[in-house]
Amino acid sequence: MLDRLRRLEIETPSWGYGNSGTRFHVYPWPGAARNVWEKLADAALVNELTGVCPTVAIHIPWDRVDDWGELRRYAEGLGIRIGAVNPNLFGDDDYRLGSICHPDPAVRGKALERCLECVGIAEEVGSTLISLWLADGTNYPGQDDLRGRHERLLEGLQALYDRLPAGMRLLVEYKFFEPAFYSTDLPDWGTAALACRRLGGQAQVLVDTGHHPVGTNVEQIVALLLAEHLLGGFHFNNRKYADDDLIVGAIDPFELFRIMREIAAAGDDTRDVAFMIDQSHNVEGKIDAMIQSVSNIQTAYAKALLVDAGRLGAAQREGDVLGAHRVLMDAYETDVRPVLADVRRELGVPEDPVAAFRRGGYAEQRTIERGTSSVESAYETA
Ligand code: RM4
Ligand code: MN
Ligand code: MN
Repeated sequence: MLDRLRRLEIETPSWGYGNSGTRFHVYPWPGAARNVWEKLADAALVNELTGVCPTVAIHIPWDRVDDWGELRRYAEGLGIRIGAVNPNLFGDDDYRLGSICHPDPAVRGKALERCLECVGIAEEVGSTLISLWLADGTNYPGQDDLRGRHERLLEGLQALYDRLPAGMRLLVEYKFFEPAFYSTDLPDWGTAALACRRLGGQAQVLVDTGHHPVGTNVEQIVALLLAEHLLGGFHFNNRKYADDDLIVGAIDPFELFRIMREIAAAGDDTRDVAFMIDQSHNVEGKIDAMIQSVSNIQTAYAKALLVDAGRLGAAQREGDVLGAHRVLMDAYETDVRPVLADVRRELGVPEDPVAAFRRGGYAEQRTIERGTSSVESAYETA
């Protein structure tokens, strides 16, 4: 069990280290990272304090630099690597009616170009993951032809897939609404899975835990995707109402446990699953929030690994409904803090990384170095 806990690596997102907010306001956080270099430095600190976050996802064009080799070397110098490359297909006036599903082939071409640029960037920085979320959809019934949009979606994804080098994977992320409010072109795991099936083995589904209607059984989606070898990765965060992007496990730690239980039960089948965080911080410190999320994922996983599979299987075979449920709850109710402290000691990191961050003067030092920059553009995250 300790070994599996040690091996769980969690990728943090560059965009989680900068200032972000809602469409109402962005409150500047003292010392928040102002560019991709500072974001990588913060991600490196999270890795130093947790020992399990060696990679950082980047978002293009938010993190675009002139020399990708230089960024790669900078990351490596900090003891981390660049992970998933996320093409941003929503931050441009041309995308009003969509990107790769847009009715105009010229806009579709531009969106594809952006994706192909990301494939090139991934090769240069040594990453094997392209992570794609589309803001495409429509706002009014009749606005566009739903089947036509689906066809354009598949065509666009195919054109991107055809250009993936060997060993690179395309992770297809779905979300049921927002920014479109009537139809979304990749609204659910089923649509994403159908698309990935058509594309082939290098395309898999990305489950963002905040992208479902309230009440959805997310762990069942995870179980089915695992069974079909279609689970490519996660964007972990927590939500109460919509795509709230709160820290992982903040609202519903039991759901997180149930999801990690499916991961624990699948064993080696999860070797290629990318465990990534996708959250945004409106009123809280960024690095602190990231460490708490990492720690909450480890807590849920540790509990999930404690489930007594033998007893559970026996209860299930006997039809002992509540007996089986109790086996699960036994694990969930176990205090795993001592186990996690052991793991961290072995990893050579502080037993309580949040406390270490808070005590360490890192936030104060960053505030002195970077100051507090107010943000003009309000809506940096979606
Ligand atoms: C979307 C989605 C994507 C993320 C953007 C910023 O809602 O979760 O994964 O990259 O937001
Ligand atoms: Mn996401
Ligand atoms: Mn989201």
